[in-house]
Amino acid sequence: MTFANVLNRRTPPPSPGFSLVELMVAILIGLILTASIILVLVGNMHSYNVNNSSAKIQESGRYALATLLRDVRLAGYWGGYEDDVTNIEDAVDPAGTGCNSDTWARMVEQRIYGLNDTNNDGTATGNYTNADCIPASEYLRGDVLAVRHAAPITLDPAALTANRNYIITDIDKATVFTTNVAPAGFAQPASIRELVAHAYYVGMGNGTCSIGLNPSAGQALPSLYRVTVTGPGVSSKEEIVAGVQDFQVQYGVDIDGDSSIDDYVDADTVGADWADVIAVRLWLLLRAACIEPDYTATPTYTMAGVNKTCPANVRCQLFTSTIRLRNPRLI
Ligand SMILES: [Ca+2]
Ligand SMILES: [Ca+2]
Repeated sequence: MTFANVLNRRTPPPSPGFSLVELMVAILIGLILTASIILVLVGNMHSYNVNNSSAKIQESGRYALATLLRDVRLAGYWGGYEDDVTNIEDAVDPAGTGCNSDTWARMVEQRIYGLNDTNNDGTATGNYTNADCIPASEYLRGDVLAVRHAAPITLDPAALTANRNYIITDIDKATVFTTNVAPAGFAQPASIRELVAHAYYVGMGNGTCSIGLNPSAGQALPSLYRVTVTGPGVSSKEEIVAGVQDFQVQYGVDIDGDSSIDDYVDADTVGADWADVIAVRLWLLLRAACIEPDYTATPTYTMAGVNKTCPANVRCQLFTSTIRLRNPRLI
């Protein structure tokens, strides 16, 4: 075999290559595959956002409900004192005083109190939950719920500070005080606790939708707030949970005193005798932070017998619970 023959055998035949049509078909298939992948990715991202939004609603709803339940269950707990609540010394009869007064926290006859779809109880200056407690500019919508009780934890007398609400109890008596020196004359061991007074309401909060291109990005969300009165004329406000669209409360009243609930009513139907309340039913309507343009359902949510809706394209979920007050009425 000559050298030329070897060269000829190793040279491959010329390739015919791709025709223009084949090239275009290949590009088209590539484009279809790429578009499919993008569609799957967009779909997954949308599913992730929806799931994330629903999970956040669940988490926020459960936390808000747990916070309220813990507080309401303690309503009327006075550190072990179980005699007539009207005998607690230096407590204040419910008298329509503002929560920045020195009396609001000490109205222990009202372990539970509420206002129906208003922050105004209709009384004049210094009223119950209006101007100086939940200003009109901060109240948004829904019911107001006030809860009072002694804190679960006892305090060392040396740890007391002035201008703070406390209650000291032994088995026979109880006294509310606001100084750093506990009243004398209590059988030992007496217990000293903070006197807790809270008011819950829905106001406009600071939370926003964080997804940049969402139409609702940057818009403030309504939130569940809690005012805490810690001392005479001293109150503070905290945002419990963002994304609370509405908050409703009804009260289980025992009118005939047989410890069985006769009816569930709104706050303005309870009347003057809040001691009749032995259960509380709560509704919290939680909303997603962001608008979902393709979420077009318009469900209604029945809260305290009234149908409520959420803003267009906003996913919502209703949370509800009924709590029997653990501490007996003591009047
Ligand atoms: Ca209501
Ligand atoms: Ca009854």
